[in-house]
Amino acid sequence: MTNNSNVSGEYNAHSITVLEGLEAVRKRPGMYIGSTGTTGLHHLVWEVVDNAVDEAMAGHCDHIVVTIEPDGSIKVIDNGRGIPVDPHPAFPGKSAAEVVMTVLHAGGKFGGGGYKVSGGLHGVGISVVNALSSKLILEIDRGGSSYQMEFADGGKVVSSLKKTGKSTKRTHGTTVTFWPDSSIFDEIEFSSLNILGRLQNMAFLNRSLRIDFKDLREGRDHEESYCYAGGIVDFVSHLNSSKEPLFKKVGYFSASEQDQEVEISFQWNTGYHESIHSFANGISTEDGGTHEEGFRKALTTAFNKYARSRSILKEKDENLQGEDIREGLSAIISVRLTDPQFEGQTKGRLGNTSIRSLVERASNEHLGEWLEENPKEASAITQKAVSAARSRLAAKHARDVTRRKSALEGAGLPGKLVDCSSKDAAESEIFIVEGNSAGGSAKDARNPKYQAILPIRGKILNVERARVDKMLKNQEILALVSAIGAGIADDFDVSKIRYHKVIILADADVDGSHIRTLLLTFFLRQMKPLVDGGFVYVAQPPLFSTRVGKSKVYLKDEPAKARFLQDNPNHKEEFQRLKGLGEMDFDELRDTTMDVEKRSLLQITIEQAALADEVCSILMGENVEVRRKFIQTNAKDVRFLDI
Ligand code: 0RA
Repeated sequence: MTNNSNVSGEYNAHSITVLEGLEAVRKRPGMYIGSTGTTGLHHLVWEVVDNAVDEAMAGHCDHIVVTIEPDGSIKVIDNGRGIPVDPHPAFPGKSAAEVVMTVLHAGGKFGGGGYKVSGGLHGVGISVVNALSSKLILEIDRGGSSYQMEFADGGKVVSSLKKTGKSTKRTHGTTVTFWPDSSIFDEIEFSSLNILGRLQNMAFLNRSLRIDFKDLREGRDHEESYCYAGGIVDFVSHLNSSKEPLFKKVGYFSASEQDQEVEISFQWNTGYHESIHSFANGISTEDGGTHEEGFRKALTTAFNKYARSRSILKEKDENLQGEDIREGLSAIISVRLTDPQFEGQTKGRLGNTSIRSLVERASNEHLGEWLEENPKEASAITQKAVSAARSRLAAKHARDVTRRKSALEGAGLPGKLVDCSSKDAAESEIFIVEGNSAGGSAKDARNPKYQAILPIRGKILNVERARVDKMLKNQEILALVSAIGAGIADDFDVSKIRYHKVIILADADVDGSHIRTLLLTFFLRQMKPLVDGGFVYVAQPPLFSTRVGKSKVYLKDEPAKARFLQDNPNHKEEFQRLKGLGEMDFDELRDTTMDVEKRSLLQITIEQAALADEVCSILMGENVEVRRKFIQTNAKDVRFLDI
């Protein structure tokens, strides 16, 4: 940072502060983008896209194109106003564009022409992207002319802003192309599915904004275009597209006061799962917050009032609980406010209290009206809620019985669990293995000190289509719940888990992947903290083996086989395709899949609850056609669980 070749020729106080600012970002990237893992890497994309969406929110942009270039860099094109190019009054010799790209928090906030609301959380400023890139090219069209500027090595100016000619492709707009710095990030490969999910959300939340996506990397060849004239109404239709809606029309209302506004859309489906997704200034609030609280409270009040006024609930009946009413509800809550407070460890919770009262008041009023105006729908929802209440009581009863029973049976561990001897959860692992014969090999292959085996039979119950009371009658589920030892659903207490690695071990074929999906759905729906905590893993038994001299080499999948052949062009043996786990020798299974020293596990983390939720519904839900299409289009790149 000492070697400052400022193009204006001056090594002044401003240049020093600027470089110190960007250097600080490079020293502690986590403070600005959360981490240097794949989540942090993708933050760079969100930051640039958020800036473009801010232009859209301010009414100056209706088209954004995000491209993963063949070399793995990211290009974001927008038709907003274009970053200002004139000299910046506070930074002599520098263009405003350079200031935006090199000064922390400069963003669109200077010059008084800032936005009413903007991306907030990710609004760390686009200079952070520059600071964490090995190269960045900025192209601007503004006032009839095209401009260009280039940075390298974490935001150092390579060439200052230059006019390159007349604008031809667009009258105004900004293009940012950046190459993330591989010396900062653990890996620099972008996930198209992660980016797609996010862009689609953005398009839903910004009605009629067109967002195109292209993945030009070799072998990917993926293009997508999102534009929703119905905004969050289309979002809810989309959430329910793989489900069976309880009624046709999606409900919608909006309200605003002073400097905050709320938009809500909702529709119930015949399923049992609640799917409320909330956003503040376009940013997903995964842990809810005041806006969700306001909506939930009003929803409960409005439905109980309605059910009593129609005598669906009699005087002696207890009120419906919120969860009864929300069963099968898909809803989007989108709020915009000037100074969003994101709280909690992952900043996923909105804290502003003023928005709670706006959302609650608006919801009370509009939901009441909606129920009066839509009597058929109102009655269908209320009936569903009443039956959910009944099932809730039945589930409680079933749980009590299960608890008492397990207390009677001592430790209450399932008979077919082959437990490990260690009692320290932190070092213990449980392999959930499909089939008895595979269970047998796994038992022989394990390290009995800290590896436990739970064989399960056939396909476990599809939890996407069952309520908790029914689930607790299923032997396989019961065995899973008691082996993990931390309860289920609302009773789940992650601090009680008996193993810190819960490893799904299934064949590498279609059946195996079905079982994996069923188990992941179960964990996601009924033990979400287990997934959130990073305790769920997928074992990777190899698909191929081959001989090299006297020793055997195992290869995970087709790409691994291709790489092996590339590295060993003279390899002559024809490869062996490994059959099911049950047919592997125990030592084969140990050496390839279970031995801590040799195996490779995939850790499951949920980056985007909405996306994972949707994928679960598609894979597990009622709609066969949607599922077939999804599997066909994503078979090559099923990275929805962002592993
Ligand atoms: C500063 C001020 C203005 C716009 C922007 C920055 C801006 C930044 C980015 C980043 C990507 N696309 C962008 N588009 C605009 C306000 C411009 C004005 O008042 O004319």
